[in-house]
Amino acid sequence: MASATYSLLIGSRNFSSWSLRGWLAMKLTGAPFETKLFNFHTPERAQIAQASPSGLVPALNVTRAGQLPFMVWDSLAIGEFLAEAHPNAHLWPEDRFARARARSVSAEMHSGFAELRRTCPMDIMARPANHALNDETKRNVERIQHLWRECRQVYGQDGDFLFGSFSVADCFYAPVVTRFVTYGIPLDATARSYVEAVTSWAAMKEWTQGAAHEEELRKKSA
Ligand SMILES: N[C@@H](CCC(=O)N[C@@H](CS)C(=O)NCC(=O)O)C(=O)O
Repeated sequence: MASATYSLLIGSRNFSSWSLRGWLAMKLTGAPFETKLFNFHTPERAQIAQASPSGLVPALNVTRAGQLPFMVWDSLAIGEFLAEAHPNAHLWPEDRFARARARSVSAEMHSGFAELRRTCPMDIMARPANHALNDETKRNVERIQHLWRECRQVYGQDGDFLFGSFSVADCFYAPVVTRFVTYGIPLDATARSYVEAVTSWAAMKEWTQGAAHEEELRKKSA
């Protein structure tokens, strides 16, 4: 998009799974952007209510010359907006059916897997021992592995990600990948390879380094 500057509001990198989705989508565009962090463990957290229309992160500030400032909030809306604003970055798959499937799996993540989210919150740097899963969480994990297998088998030939190359769908499942690692959840071979691919993604490494740094500071000040 011509002459837009971006500022993405995010929460603490170690914990804010929705922020990670929006931030990865922003990285996929290749466009420069500023990141405005609201630390969840300081009074900054209360400022999110003023900074973001929904009172939640992520939210994206878009500034264009001669136009009023504009905000997009909610990770899915941010992904869709960026896909339209940066068509050459191919944030969704080219093929209409692959694209519809990518939207379906992203939407399923966006509105689902509540028990996995509740019982295994994102905590990138933690490695809790013997974290038992309840039956509903196990069903969530099974469903995610099923849809990863299907995406990889049907659409994944051209790369290591759900639809071959990176897409918004990978941004949406990246926080799940961190949960599977944090809680040491046993996975099938396809899921293990996919976890490896996402973990090795340069943007994911950058976010994880940020999470490690923030956690170090948090623990020092605790
Ligand atoms: N559906 C929203 C969910 C956003 C959300 O719940 N964000 C959490 C952080 S991960 C938040 O901002 N919480 C405010 C707080 O914890 O103070 C999205 O996709 O962006």
